[in-house]
Order: sequence, then structure tokens, then C-alpha cells
Amino acid sequence: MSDAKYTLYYWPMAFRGCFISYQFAYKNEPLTLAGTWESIAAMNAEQPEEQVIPCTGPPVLFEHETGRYLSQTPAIILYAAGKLGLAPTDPFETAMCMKVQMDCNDVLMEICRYNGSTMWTRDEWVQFRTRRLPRWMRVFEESVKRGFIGKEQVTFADISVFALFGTMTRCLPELNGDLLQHAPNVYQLCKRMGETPSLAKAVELDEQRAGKTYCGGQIERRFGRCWRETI
Ligand SMILES: N[C@@H](CCC(=O)N[C@@H](CS)C(=O)NCC(=O)O)C(=O)O
Repeated sequence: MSDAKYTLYYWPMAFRGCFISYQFAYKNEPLTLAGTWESIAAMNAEQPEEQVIPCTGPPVLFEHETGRYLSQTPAIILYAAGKLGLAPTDPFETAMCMKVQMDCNDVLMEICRYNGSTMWTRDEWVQFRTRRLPRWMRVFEESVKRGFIGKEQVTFADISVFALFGTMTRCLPELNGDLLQHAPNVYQLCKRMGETPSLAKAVELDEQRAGKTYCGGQIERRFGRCWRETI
């Protein structure tokens, strides 16, 4: 029987769920990963009034001891970071980590086009890749330079940045060069984090579980087409 104190409900891929699972993994804290394509689709189809926590989509964290559920990635990370010792003690520094984490969340929303509400066209993808994404990368690069992330004491923000760009470049390796060009310090940070044995193991499990699936569904298939047409 697992000695995990928490269960994470998410699609069987890394995308947004790994922002949470990597926090646990980094600290070698067991976490049960739950969710199949069918069960998460069923969870999303439930009415808010009948859901364990009213939300539009996972990740959802379940705390075994208290029977409580929490949704929204930043809220889950903030809560878990407190439990795992990954949040700074100074409230302003914690808020700064949240700023970085929510920057990551914004990038995810942009890259998955607000959960596939519109599909990438070749031109829009080229625009995004040549303008908006480099700007985002520079935002994170400047965050390293200003000491918000990448310090000796690893925080939930560092792990979030790894979850964002480590996963993005693992699943879409064509973007490795973009990250190296626009955010060399972020590239190095992700490399360092990825070499941590506990995180390396979690990434390997994600790779075994879902291969290089990035955000799943139709939007993922559209990515494939954008790549073929632009590279
Ligand atoms: N703001 C939420 C977004 C949650 C979210 O969009 N989840 C996706 C999976 S990555 C989903 O399944 N959404 C279904 C939907 O929005 O209908 C968070 O940060 O957790």
C-alpha cells in the first residue's frame, strides 16, 4: 500500500500536473498520481454542485488526512510548498515566487490557447514563437538575473520554471535552441534542476507514462502540423 498522504488527479500526461508532482518529487515525498483520459473527462463533465471541488478542470489535489480537495495550480502549489518546505519564510519572497509561478501558468494558457478554445494556425504559431514566446523567455531570464529564481535555496518557483521549460523542451525539443538563445540562465537552471536525481526520476516516469505528449488532444495534433510547416 502506498504511504502517500496526497493524491493528484490529472490527465495522464505531464503538462500542468507536473507543476505539482515535481514539487513532491523534488522532496522525495510520495504522491499518488490518479487519472485516466476517461476518468478526468468524466470529472470535467460533472456539474459544479456535484464535484468534490467546483472547478472547470484539473489538477485537483486530495489530502488524505483531512479529506479536503483543492483545485487551481497556483493554490495547490502554494499549499503543497508550505507542507514540503519549498516556500520562503518572508511573505514578500513567497509572493515573488507566486508571481513567477503565475507567469508559468500564463505561458501554459497561451501555449494551449486557452485550453484549445482556438487552434494554432501556422502564422499565429510563427508570430508566437518569434515574438511572444521570446518575450516570455526574457521575462524568466530577467527573473534569474534579479534573483527571484535560481538561488541556492530551491523554491517552488524554481521547480515551476523547470516544470514549464523542462517539460516544454523535452516534449517539443525544437524549442531547446529558442530557450538557449533567449534565456541562457533559465536553460542552465532547468538543466541543473533536471539533474537532481529525484526530479530526473519523476521526469523519466512521465516519459514512460506519456512519452512526449505535451498538452494533449486536438491542440497537440495541431502542434505537429505547425512544426512540419515551419521547420
Ligand atoms: N487555471 C487552472 C486551469 C485548469 C485547466 O485548464 N485544466 C485543464 C487541463 S491542463 C483542463 O482539463 N481544463 C478543462 C476545461 O477547462 O474545460 C489551473 O491553473 O489549474
